[in-house]
Amino acid sequence: MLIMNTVHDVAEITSHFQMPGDYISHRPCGNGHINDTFVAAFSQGGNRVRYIVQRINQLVFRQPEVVMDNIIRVTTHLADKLRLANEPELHRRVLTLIPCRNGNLWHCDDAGNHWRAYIYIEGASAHDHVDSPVLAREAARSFGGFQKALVDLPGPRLRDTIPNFHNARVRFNTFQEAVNNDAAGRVAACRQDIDWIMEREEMVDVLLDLHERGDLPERITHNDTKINNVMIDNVSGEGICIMDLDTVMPGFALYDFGDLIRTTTISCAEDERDLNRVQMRLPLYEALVSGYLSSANDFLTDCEREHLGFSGKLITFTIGMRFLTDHLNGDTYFKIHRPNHNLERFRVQAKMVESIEEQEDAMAEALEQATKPRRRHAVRV
Ligand code: GN1
Ligand code: MG
Repeated sequence: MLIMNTVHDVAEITSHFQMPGDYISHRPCGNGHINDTFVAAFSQGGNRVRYIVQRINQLVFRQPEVVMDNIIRVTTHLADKLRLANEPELHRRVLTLIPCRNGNLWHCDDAGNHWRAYIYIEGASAHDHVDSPVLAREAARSFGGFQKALVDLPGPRLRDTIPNFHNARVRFNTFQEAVNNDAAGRVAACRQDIDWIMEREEMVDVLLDLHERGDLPERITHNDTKINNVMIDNVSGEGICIMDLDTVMPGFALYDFGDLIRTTTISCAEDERDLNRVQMRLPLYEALVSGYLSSANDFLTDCEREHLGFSGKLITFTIGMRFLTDHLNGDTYFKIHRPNHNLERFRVQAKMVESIEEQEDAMAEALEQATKPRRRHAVRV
């Protein structure tokens, strides 16, 4: 959807939350394609304190109370673990919801919008683009640690905030419907792009079939592991907090690793116009594998480990297909900032898939090196 700069009275919204002190200002924050995110500053006795204030996009998340329920369960569990470990900076290491003055954990405004607020994590940054393997490794270690910490989440299965979110077969069928409907009259101009997807249909069932056969377990996963969804400490370079928890729900661990490949190994922006610049960078892939295995190796199965490289191709393909679907539908889902933005995003994902296809052997070799059992040094006597 083309952003129309809907004006929200963010100052008024903050007045419903337990944010003591005097409101100073707010500004938009981050580059998400779905929700509206702001950072609001308050003066508390002369100290400047900041909060994240966020409007949940209800066209995308149709049951915001289910989203909030999942987030409350997940953040409470993570905080309990950090508390048990005597973590001194607990509120920098897990998102902390700010309750409303009436005790609720979200605020519903007169227009029916759902708002929530978090403590702002100071001294850390979200990176939209990464060149450093050290940073890539750290991001992957953080997401692996996040999955690991949720292995023992108590209670019933988390609810699906968006059903079939990464189900590539469902996404493929939805894509075909969009082609058949041609709602925005854009199909004729996208024939080559559409054919490119059709040629790769066989990819969509690979993980679903493995799951069907009982080889790929369902876990609690993040499902939106863009590199900019992990906060990196500005001083230590450590990945300290995982954000954007709206899609935390049951899924495959591989979906999370795949989106890390998509967003970290890419040599340019997700919507780069010069397709010659699009490349999957092998050293960053190696760093992701190393970081992810450092925290996730204990719980991963052989099948998951074997498909780490493939997951990047599949998720890049699936999200590319979602961008093209949205373009064909007339841009009703992802925020766009210029005409043909979703088409351009699709073409970058397609180039990334091709770059992965060209480097599949090298990726497999890197994975083998990283997963083969370490040789013990013979002890000489
Ligand atoms: C959306 O909101 P953001 O930018 O973190 C989308 C992801 C896509 C991503 C593509 C709920 O995430 O699935 O991978 O854009 N989130 C939702 O950049 O659809
Ligand atoms: Mg995000």
